[in-house]
Amino acid sequence: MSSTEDLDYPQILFQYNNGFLVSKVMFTACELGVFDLLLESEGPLSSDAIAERLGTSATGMERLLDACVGLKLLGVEIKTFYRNTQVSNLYLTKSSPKSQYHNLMYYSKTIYLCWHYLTDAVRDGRNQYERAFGVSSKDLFEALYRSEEEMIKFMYGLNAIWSICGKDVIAAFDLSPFTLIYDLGGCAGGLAQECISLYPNSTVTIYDLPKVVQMAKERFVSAEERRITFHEGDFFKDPIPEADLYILARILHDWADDKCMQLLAKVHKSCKPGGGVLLVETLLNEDKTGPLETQLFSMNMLVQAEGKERTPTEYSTLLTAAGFREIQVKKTGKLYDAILGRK
Ligand code: SAM
Ligand code: ASE
Repeated sequence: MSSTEDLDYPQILFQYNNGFLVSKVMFTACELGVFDLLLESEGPLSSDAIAERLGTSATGMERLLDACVGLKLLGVEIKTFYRNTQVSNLYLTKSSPKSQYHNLMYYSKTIYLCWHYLTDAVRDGRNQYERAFGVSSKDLFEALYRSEEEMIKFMYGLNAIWSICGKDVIAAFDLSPFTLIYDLGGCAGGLAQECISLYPNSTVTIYDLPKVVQMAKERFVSAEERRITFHEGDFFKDPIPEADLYILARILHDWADDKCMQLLAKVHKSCKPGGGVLLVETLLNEDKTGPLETQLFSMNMLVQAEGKERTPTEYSTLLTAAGFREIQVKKTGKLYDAILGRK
C-alpha cells in the first residue's frame, strides 16, 4: 500500500464516485455559455451579471461558478468576479480553433444517456440503442444516426479532437510518397484537412455514407478546401476505389474482428502495390492494464458500437491476416496513435 492510500479514508473511491458529477458541471457550464460570455466580456464578471446575461437563476449560477473554480475551469478576482482560466479559454469556448465544445456536448447529450445502460450492456455484451432510444435497427450506423440531428451532433462531436491530435497522427509516418489518399469513414473531414495541410501535393478523398458526405459538404468542408474530394458509398457493400493510401481513423474500433477482417481484405484488394493503410486508433497496452482513457473508450464501444479498443498486436494480427506487411506502430503520446501497413 502506498503512503497516499488510507483505507480509513478511501480518497480514490470518493474521487471515482464523484467522477460524473465533475463531468456534468463542466458540460453544464459549457452548454449555458459561461466560458463564451467570459471570453467576450472585457473583464471578469460577477455571478449575478453572468446569471442575468445567460438567463439563469442567481443561486444556481453562483453554485455552478464556484464548482468551476474548484475544478480550475474558472478563476476568481477580488472574491466575487469570475474569469476563464487558460484551459477554458482555449478549449471550452465555441469560437476557439481548438474548441472541444461539440465533443463535450456529444458526451453530455448522447454518451451520458447511453452510459445509463452500462450495466445492461455488460450483461448483454452489446449496445443499448433499443433500451435507451427505442431504436430497433440492427445496422449500427442507422442506430447511431437515428435522426439527422443525432448525425450532426456525432459529426461535430467526433471532429473536435483532430484540432488537438490530428497533426501528430498524420505526422507519425512520412506519407509524402502516397499521393492518392482515401479517408475511409472520413466523416466531417477534420483529419483529412490536417492531411492536406501537411501533404499539399496529395489529394484526399473522404469516403463515407451518402448522407454523411452530403452533410460534410454542406456544413464542414469549406469551398476553399475543395482540394478535398468526396465519394459516397458503403465500404462493406460498395466498391472501394484504387488508391495509394487508405486512412481508417476510428473505424476498426467500431466493429468486431470478422467485420474488420472483411473490410481490411477489401481495402487490401483495392490498394495499389507499394501502397498502404494507416490505422488511427487509441491503443491499449499489450497486457490491457491501461491506459485508463483507452479502457474507458473500450467500454464506450460496448455501449455505443459493436467493437472494442485493441492492442498493437491485435491490430497487427488483423492487418497481417488481410495481407498487409511491414507493419509499424507509432505511439504519439497523445490520445490517438498510428499504425502503418504496406501492400
Ligand atoms: N474517421 C472519422 C474520425 O475518426 O473522426 C470518423 C470515425 S466514425 C467513428 C466512423 C465513420 O465511419 C463515420 O463517419 C461513419 O459514417 C462511417 N461509416 C460507418 N459505416 C460505414 C460504411 N458502411 N461505409 C462508409 N462509411 C461508414
Ligand atoms: C465511435 C467513436 C465514438 C462510435 C461512437 C463514439 C466516440 C464517441 N462515441 O466510433 C469518440 C471516442 N470517444 C469515446 C468516449 O469512445
